[in-house]
Amino acid sequence: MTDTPESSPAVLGLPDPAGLNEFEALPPEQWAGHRRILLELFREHIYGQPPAVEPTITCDLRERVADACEGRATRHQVDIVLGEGALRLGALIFVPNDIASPVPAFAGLNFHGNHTVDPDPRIALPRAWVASNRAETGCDSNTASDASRGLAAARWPVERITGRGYAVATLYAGEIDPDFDDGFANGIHALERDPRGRGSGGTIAAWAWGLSRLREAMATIEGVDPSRIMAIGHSRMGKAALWAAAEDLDFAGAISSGSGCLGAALSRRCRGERIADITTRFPHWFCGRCADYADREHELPIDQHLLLGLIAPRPLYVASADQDHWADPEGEFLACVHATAIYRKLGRSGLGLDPSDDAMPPALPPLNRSVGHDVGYHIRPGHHDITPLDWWHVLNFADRQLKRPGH
Ligand code: GTR
Repeated sequence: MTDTPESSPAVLGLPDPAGLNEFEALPPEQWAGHRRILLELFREHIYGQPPAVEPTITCDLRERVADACEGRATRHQVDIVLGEGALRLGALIFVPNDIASPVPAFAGLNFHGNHTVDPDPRIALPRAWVASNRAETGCDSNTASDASRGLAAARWPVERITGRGYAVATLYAGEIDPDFDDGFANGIHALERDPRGRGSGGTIAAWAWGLSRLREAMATIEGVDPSRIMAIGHSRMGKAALWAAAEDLDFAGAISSGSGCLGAALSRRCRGERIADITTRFPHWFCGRCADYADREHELPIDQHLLLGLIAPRPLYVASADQDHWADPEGEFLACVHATAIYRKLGRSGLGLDPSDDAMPPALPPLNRSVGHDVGYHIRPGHHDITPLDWWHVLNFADRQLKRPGH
């Protein structure tokens, strides 16, 4: 894609609603104002407002065993309790044993239940609705069962992650908000104070909100460094991870895999999944106004490189797969390229590539080669998934960005 005209910012007409192009460098106090403008635009046009609920949580430790990962990690099962117990979110948290000081960590949502992440029968089954898909969830009754224990273990290489000196935590997204169009009657939406309007947040905003609660729960666990928790997610959970880190500055950064449309991919390229597709199939994911941009991507006042820019100057990693055309891997890469302009204004290097540096826009890196600095990117061969190879690149990136001497 070395010279596709679509990739140039001029042809894409990428918007600059916060007037960032006027600045060579942005002092941190000025960036805060620009950042607020951008965040509000994303709330107003795409994700909606965060759930209008009392944010206070309490943590109820249900299990703590030191024999996870053949004795090399401690597993915690914690119920995150909202209000008087109107909603309980079950968090599954692994922390390496034998650590000298608190470690950095990853927080991510899973698709079908914590029990799918690790086959250990002591891991609680989710109480919430799960999709009826026998291959992935082992059930056809919207109720989780033992049949799906460990089915998503390849996406969560817990031994490898903890073995590299990181804690990792997950939560079943459906406990925050079940993933179907139910008129926002259940999950966290059932607890919302205000009547809902076109600007109210959808399921992605709810999941992002839940990721912040998972971050808070992790911060109560011995051995986790609360200042070094990164949001991570694949696909729809990647969209949620990016939005969570945009909304919540206490995340140390974000990692997305195959997050695609209204995740890391530029909308104006109109490649792969488009806004018309996503708002038709998943009308509950975004705010009411988002569907107005179906087939009108060029009218959006923002584009997804600015979502990535909302994570600046914190570390950001984007992973793509070359067969994942629906997620538009090139669009994900180019969003990183254009987000780099913001990282640079904040004195960081970003991806280290800037489209304005060269006559030609930067080309996708070779397969399996991780590129970048505080913005990292790789594209691997294969399909829409997060694999141990993706995690290997992510862990190497985290080593460079989050590790300190000793940990
Ligand atoms: C697809 C959707 C994508 C992505 C994916 C997933 O059906 O079109 O935007 O979120 O689901 O989550 O696996």
